[in-house]
Amino acid sequence: MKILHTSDWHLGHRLHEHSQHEEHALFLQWLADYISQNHIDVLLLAGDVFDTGAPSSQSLKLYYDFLVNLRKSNCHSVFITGGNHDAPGTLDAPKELLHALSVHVVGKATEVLSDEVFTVECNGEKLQVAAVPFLRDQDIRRAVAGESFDQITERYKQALMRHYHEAAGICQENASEKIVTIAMGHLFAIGGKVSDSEQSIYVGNLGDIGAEDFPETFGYMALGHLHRPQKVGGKDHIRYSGSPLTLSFSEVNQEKQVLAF
Ligand SMILES: [Mn+2]
Repeated sequence: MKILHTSDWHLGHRLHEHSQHEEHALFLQWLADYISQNHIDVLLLAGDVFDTGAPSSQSLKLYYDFLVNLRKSNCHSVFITGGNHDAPGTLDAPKELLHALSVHVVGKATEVLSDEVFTVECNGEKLQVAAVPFLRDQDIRRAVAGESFDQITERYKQALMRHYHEAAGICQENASEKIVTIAMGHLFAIGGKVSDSEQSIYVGNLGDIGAEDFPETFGYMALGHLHRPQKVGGKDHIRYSGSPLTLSFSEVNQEKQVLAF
C-alpha cells in the first residue's frame, strides 16, 4: 500500500498581498499527476487545508476539483484533518458527501473518539488511521475557574496526550501483524524549527510535547503545522511534511516536499 503525506496547503494564502492561486493550482495538478503516476493508494492531508476559516469560492473550487480529479487515480482513500487555520464547520459541512467518495474528513475532535479512527483495506493489506485534527483546548477538556496560565498549559498538554493514547487504545483493539497503524496530527512538537508563517497554535508554547510522548502503537505519525519539512526528535517515523508552497520569506531556502512511502 502506498501512502502520501502532505499538509498545510493554505489554499487562498496571499504572500504579501500577492495571490498564490496560480501556484496552488499548479501544485494540485502536479500532486494529482504524481499520485496517479506513482500509484498512491492513500492520501493524508494533515491540516491547514485552507488559509482562513471562510475560504473564497475560488479556493473551495481548487479543493473540490482536486478531490474529484483523484477519482481518476488509484487513490482509494483520502484522510483530511482540520488545522488551526481551518474552521471545523467548513471542513465538516460536506463530510457525509465526501465520505461517499471515500474522502474521510475530521474537522475537529469528535464527540466519540472512535469516529476519528478508520480502517481501510487494499490488495489484502490493512491500514488503520487515527485521523486526529488540531485539538482546541475546549474540545478536549473542561476548563476550571481560576486556572493559572501554567495550569492551563499543563492540563491542555495532558488532555492532548490522553487523546492520542486513547486513540492508540482503540487502534490496539484491532491490532494484528497484518495491520499498519498511522496517526495524524496538527500541533507543535518539541525541537521543531518554525518559519514566520505558522500562526501560534495556542496561547503560549506547548514546547514540551516530544517524540517520546506519542504512543508507540503508531508506526508513522503524519504531522502538520510546521511549514519546514522535518523529523521530530530525530525519529524517521514522526514527521512534518511541511507546506508545499513557500508561505513566507523565511522559507525561501527550504526545499518543499510531500512524503510518499
Ligand atoms: Mn499551517
